[in-house]
Amino acid sequence: MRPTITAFESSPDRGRGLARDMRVRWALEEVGQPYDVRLVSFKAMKEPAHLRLNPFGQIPTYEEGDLALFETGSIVLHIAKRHAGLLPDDANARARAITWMFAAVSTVEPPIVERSMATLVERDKPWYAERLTMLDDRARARLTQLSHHMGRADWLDGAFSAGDIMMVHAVRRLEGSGLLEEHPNITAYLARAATRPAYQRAFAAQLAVFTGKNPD
Ligand code: GTB
Repeated sequence: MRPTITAFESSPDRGRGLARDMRVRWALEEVGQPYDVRLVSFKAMKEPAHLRLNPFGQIPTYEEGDLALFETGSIVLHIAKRHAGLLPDDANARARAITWMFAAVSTVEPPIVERSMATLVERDKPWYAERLTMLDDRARARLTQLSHHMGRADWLDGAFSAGDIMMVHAVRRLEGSGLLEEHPNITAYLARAATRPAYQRAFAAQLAVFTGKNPD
């Protein structure tokens, strides 16, 4: 069955692939599953129809028949379990790939989001410079650990997996911060992910929402 996801009608990033529907689009593109997108306004996200899909009033959501999901980790895992290509067949490797999905959203992403939010809403506060230094250090610590783990590897654990989708997208939010450039293997990791045709189709589709131009 063809799923429907929700995405920003008007994304603050102007379609640069930073909003979280990018992860879901990317996963769907990787497995070759066509999908529909329902664009929602910030107002509509807080109204009952959307709150029935996501009680926290956020995008993306995922609807497939009578199944409705929210949380990108859960949605991407659902896609990865139902289609070949995003999780290894070997049970232990599969468990490790899922571990990386959790690591992305619960260990690496939080300091990145906190830093990103501070740059948006605290920029004019007297404490901003001092706080940014602290937030940079927290994000830098995770990047350094991730960089040590990756070494010269192409992907987090053997073959490309759903863990890489979650990690790449979380880390990309630091683009423009200057922090990524401290770790050439991380910038190479992001660049490698961006060459994947599925990534490019997902990115183009998100950008097309902003430009109004069909990516085809
Ligand atoms: N944990 C949830 C998940 O992974 O699904 C988080 C979902 C989430 O944060 N959704 C955001 C949202 O709906 C959009 S992606 N926000 C509206 C609200 O909470 O009212 C976060 C996001 C938004 C914009 C940019 N950007 O412009 O760069 C980047 C990321």
